This record gives sequence, C-alpha cells and structure tokens, in this order.
Amino acid sequence: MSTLTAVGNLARELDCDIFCAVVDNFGDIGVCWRLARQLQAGHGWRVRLFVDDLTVFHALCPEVDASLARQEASGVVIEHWHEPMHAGDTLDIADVVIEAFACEIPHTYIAAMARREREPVWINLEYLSGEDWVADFHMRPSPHPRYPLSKSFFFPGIGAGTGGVIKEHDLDARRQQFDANAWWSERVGIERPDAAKTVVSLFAYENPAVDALLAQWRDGSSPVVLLVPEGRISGAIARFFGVPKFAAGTSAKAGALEAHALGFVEQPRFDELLWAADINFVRGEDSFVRAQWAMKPFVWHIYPQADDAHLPKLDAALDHITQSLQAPARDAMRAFWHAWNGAGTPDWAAFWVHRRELEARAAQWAQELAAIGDLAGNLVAHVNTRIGS
Ligand code: TRH
Repeated sequence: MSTLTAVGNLARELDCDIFCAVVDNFGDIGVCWRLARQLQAGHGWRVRLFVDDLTVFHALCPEVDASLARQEASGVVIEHWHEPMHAGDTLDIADVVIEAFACEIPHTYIAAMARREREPVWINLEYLSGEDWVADFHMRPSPHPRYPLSKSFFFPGIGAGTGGVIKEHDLDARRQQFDANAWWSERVGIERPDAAKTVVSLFAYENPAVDALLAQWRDGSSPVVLLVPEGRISGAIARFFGVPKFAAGTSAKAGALEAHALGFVEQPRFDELLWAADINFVRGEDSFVRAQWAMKPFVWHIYPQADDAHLPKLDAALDHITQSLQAPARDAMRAFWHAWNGAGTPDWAAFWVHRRELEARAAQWAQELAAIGDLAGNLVAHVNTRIGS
C-alpha cells in the first residue's frame, strides 16, 4: 500500500531515515527493522535505515551482509552506520528523520536538517512503557537549543493516548493461516504434541528462577514440551539436563518435561514459535509485543535497568493486561511475573490452574490493544498532520 503525501505542492511518497544504535541484544534493531519494513510496505515510504551493528542485524535478517556499507533488503535501504559522524555517502536529508531510543544522530546531518528548505519532521522514538505518564509526554515537541528545528518524542505504549505498538496489517491473517503441523515437523522434527501436553516457548535472559521452574515441570503431573531458542538461557537448560550445551537440534527429557532447542530464525518467522506454543516466555520489548498479538498467555522477562527502574514498567504492564481478570487469576499472574523477574519463586501449578481464564483474557487484551492504533499508523498520521497532506 502506498500513501502519497502532499509535500509543498507535490504529491509524493515520503522519504524517511531511521537511525539505530544497537545497545545490546536484538531489541533495538528488532524494533527498528520491523518499523522500517512496515513504513515501507504498509505506507509506501522510502526508508533508509542506519545501523551501527550489522552482525546483530544479520541474525534477524540473514539477507543482510555485514561487510557491505550500503545494501537493500525487503525494500529498505540499509546503511552501515560505521562511525558516529557517518551520515551516508551523500548528505541527503529525508522528509522524516527518526532517531531510535535517543541515539545521537550525526552533527553534520543535524546541521544539514537545519539548512533544508522544508524542515524535516524529527522524531525521537522512545522505548515502550505501559506507565500512565507516557500518554502525557507522547508527541511533546522539544526545540533544538541551536538550530531552528524541533524534535517530537514519540512514546510507544499499551494505553490510550500513546503511540501504540507495531502491528503489521497482515499479522492476524498470517496467524490464522499458520500450519502448526507443518511447523512442528520442519522446526522441531517431531509431530505436533497432542492437547494433553502443554507447549511452552522460552525466550529469556539468564534467570535464577529457571531451575525451580524446570524442576516443577519435570516433577509435575501433566507433560510439558519446552521449546528454547538458542540464546542467553540455553546454558541453564543444558546444566539442568546435564548436557554440554543446549544448541539447536538438541533434545532432552526428564520426568514429565521434554525440551527442544531451536535455532534463531529470521524475524518474520519468530511469531510462528509464539503461535505454536500454549504459553510464551518473552523478554525485552519486541518479543513482549509479539506475545500480545499471539493472543496466548505469556510471561514477560523485562529488560533489567539500573536501580530497578524496570519494576514500575512491569507493574504497569500487569495492570493493563490483567485488567478484568478475576482476583485469583490476576494475583497468580502478578505473583508469577514477579517471581520470573526476581521477586520470589515461581509456582507453576498456582499460575497455570488459571489457564482458561488467562487464554480468554489474552484474546480480549489483543483487541483492546489494537484499539489504540498501531505504531506505524499513528506515526504516519502525525507526520501527515505536520507535513500537511
Ligand atoms: O533482544 P532483547 O532482549 O532486546 C532488548 C530490549 O529491546 C530492551 O528493551 C532493550 O533495551 C535492549 O534490547 C537493548 O528482546 P526483544 O526486544 O524481544 O528483541 C528480540 C528480537 O529478536 C525480536 O525482534 C524477536 C527476534 N527474534 C528473532 O528474530 N528470531 C528468533 O529466533 C528469536 C528467538 C528472536
């Protein structure tokens, strides 16, 4: 879908530059890459993505060649932002400039933005938070101290009045068409487990609570099939089963628990893991959002911040997601998420006894979340009001 916007007296597709510095993990580029593709494919923008770490990007998009200075993938131009002052081979300023997560865009680029005949729309894309203050700060302008430029703070969120979260237009259709049987044989190499088994996907940081949980699954009365994408928690899984490593292709069994390690897949295929499982353990920002769109119960391992700044965000998300649950289910979910994030020991049985209620709420919550509008759509609407379509 292409949206033409009136720029001056010309109707044309908008150019957009996104700057992304990878702090750690996959979330920074994960969010930027998803947004870039959606602005391009869903809104017809011409998008250029500056990324400082192409090796991490390659994991999400194997088509990306980490040795190239400039390339194109999925219709998006990708520039290796190889040093902080680099702003592409030619200093070409886009209509819309997005600096992701307060990364510092090159001074030469900012100076050229100020010289541009028509002021670009400058957006600082913030990290996602479910906290209430986000709606008050969303889209607040901040004038540049030296240049005649103003930057707006775009706050993704899960509450009304925020920028929302990314959702592709075809996501629900892809989920509904998902062929679970084919997925199990291709990705796991076994038949899809029957309904008596609970399928758990586990994407998490190192987590001291994992041993207790693995032991509960092993000793539990109903079978659990655990799917673990290779990553930061794999070492703990290997130690639990007494194997040297839990790399893709490894399977292990103990009591009622069987576990399978999966390779890291390109980003558009990550959702399939969430659709295949009955409950998803996710982390960070992007997988947290995807779990909500999967409409399954999930547990969030939030990205830990200094001084426990992440804990109010965890509680704010719980407030939204548990709203309208009955008190016993709400309390159990809150206790389980807290335990998974360092406060207490997780009690799987006390949590999963509410499975049916949690499933119903997950589907309902996805509808509520969709009602605040998707992030790319909200961003495009804002830009159009600024540029005047
Ligand atoms: O990797 P993360 O821990 O990223 C974090 C968060 O974004 C955090 O907010 C940020 O501050 C920190 O990085 C620097 O978790 P997240 O956000 O879920 O990103 C993981 C990405 O990896 C997501 O886009 C899904 C993707 N992924 C795949 O593409 N294939 C896979 O097989 C797996 C397991 C994940």
